[in-house]
Amino acid sequence: MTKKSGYVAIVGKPNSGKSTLLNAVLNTKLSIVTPKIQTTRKRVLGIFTSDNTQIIFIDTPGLLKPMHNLHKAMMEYVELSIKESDVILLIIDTDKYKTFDEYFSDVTINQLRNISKPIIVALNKTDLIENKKKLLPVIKELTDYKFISEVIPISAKKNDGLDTLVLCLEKYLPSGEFFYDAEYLSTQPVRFFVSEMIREVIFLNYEKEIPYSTEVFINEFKERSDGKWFISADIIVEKQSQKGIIIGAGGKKLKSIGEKSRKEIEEYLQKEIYLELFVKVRDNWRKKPVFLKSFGY
Ligand SMILES: Nc1nc2c(ncn2[C@@H]2O[C@H](COP(=O)(O)OP(=O)(O)OP(=O)(O)O)[C@@H](O)[C@H]2O)c(=O)[nH]1
Ligand SMILES: [Mg+2]
Repeated sequence: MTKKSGYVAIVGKPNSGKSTLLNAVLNTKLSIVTPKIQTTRKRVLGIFTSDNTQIIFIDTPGLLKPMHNLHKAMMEYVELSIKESDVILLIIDTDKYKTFDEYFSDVTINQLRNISKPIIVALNKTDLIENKKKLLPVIKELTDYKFISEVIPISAKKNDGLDTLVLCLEKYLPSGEFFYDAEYLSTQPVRFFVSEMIREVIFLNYEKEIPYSTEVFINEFKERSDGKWFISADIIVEKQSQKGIIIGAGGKKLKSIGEKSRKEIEEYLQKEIYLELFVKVRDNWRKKPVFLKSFGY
């Protein structure tokens, strides 16, 4: 049987469940997920391999109107991912959806209307819709659009409809040999996932501007003679006042962030680690290309 293989960009508005979907399809926790918008900032690659098909998913940051250079970089990742993909998987939060134009009114989506690639829409979070009949007019509206190839209701969280979705994506993939060995789940370095895990803990444990003003940078990542891994990371914030909030009274808050992160990382690496966290201020880093570049954007 001929093999199929190709790239699928997962795009959609913030919080629609893109990263949850990637993790659910791969049955692992690759991309970080939080209840807050703008969780994903960089492209996250996840490789799904079955007997005859390999799908390389690219999880992307949620679509938004850029307010500063970090946002701009995030939207460039989305554009690049769309450009490099064979199929676009557009995720919609069904619970927030009325019509296409209304749902996407606050973001730029025109590039998708004119694209020559297949666009598959996944209507996500259908577990929140009590009366499933409500989905029918939505599916009808979306399938009537010429630029949309298929519409598939799913719940990424409840693992519902994902087999159907994968089969559908397979249909649209080009024939060709696999790009990666079957055992590869991603091509991104462990360092990247470790920094993302710390960022996730910060997203889940601080409110307001803090998660958005924070970046995590891994300084050192090495095996020590006692067999433990030594990881040293900087938590970068934009203002001195934020540094105080991150650290907390008597350093308690930072300590708890360190403990939570360590547990997550140890589970992921399946080995004991020693984690060292420093908080550093880089004035308005989200607006400054030099800082953004040094953080890998
Ligand atoms: N009820 C329900 N919640 C979901 C579903 N999929 C995702 N969520 C929740 O929606 C929130 C956002 O999920 P993410 O996967 O981080 O969303 P995202 O689209 O990657 O968000 P950004 O990275 O910010 O663009 C989380 O709290 C998820 O648990 C679903 O099928 N049903
Ligand atoms: Mg995400």
